[in-house]
Amino acid sequence: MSITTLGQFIIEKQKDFPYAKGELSRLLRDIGIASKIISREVNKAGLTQILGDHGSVNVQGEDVKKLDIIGNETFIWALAKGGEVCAMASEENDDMILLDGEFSKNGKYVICIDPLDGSSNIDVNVSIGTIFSIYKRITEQGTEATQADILQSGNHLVAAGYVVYGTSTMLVFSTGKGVNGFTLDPSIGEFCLSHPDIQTPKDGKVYSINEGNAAEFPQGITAYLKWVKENDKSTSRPYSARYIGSMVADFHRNLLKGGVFIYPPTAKSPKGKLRLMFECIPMSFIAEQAGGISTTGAQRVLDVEPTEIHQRVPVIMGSANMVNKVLEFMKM
Ligand code: P6P
Repeated sequence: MSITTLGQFIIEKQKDFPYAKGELSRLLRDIGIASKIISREVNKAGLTQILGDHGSVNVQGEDVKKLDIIGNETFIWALAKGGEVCAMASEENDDMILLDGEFSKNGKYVICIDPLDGSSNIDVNVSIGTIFSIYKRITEQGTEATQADILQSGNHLVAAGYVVYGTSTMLVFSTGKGVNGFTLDPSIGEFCLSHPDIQTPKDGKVYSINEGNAAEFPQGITAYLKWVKENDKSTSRPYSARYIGSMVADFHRNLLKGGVFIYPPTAKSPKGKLRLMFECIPMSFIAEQAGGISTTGAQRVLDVEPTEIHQRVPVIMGSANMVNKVLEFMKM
């Protein structure tokens, strides 16, 4: 049998975590379980009338889709039941969530999660995703977790990753020793290793940015976009604009094929639109672990010291040579 399931992979890699006595393995298992449930719900979304607005609005001021609610509740259930996490922060909740059950209050880890990112694409059948970050708690085990446990920079990550619910459902994560991708085989209900040791190309021909905001871009971004369009004539294959409006989908394509993803400051979002804790830190960790670069334009994303749970930052991430080219224009 040539397949390696997520569970088998985690056990094989157990030796990489001398301090963990299986807790991290069980936590990654819990994330896998929640992702399989969400994958099932996403894949039948059009059939069970869970499409359409839930009617509520989340802390980001965005209409909350019913699948958002299902995604959020599924992860809270799976993590609380798994007992490895003492607290979590969700992109869907204003404040952190204490998991103070019998086992959870002794949990060694905290997790930041965007349960269903890109959910405005649900109704039009475009890929969406889950994004997660795992930290060791700072406060003493058994005590009540605090914001300090959540507001940790990306340099303190234990693990991070995402699930993309697309033509297939894939879990991509890193524990700091490279990036591995697992594709869900619905016939056996297992995530199977399909993309071992992902290395993102140093260069690429895809740039991902919402040019609807072009009038508000910083001068350096405008100059880069002018160059990348004029540069068509001097290269064998021109650059292509690819932007889905679902970060996980845009990021995953660029991770595998090469490319740069940019969400700069705009008038509407002067600090950038994407959330530091729920989108930028975990995806930057994956980008760097795969050999890419991720910056706010001013500093490495993983060096940003968080000050609030729903903080936003600009981001330029992906293939190293492409990110460096954007930075060249921003320094001019
Ligand atoms: P815009 C989805 O709402 C999201 O948070 C990311 O998944 C996506 O990359 C971005 O916002 C899209 O934002 O302003 O281009 O629609």
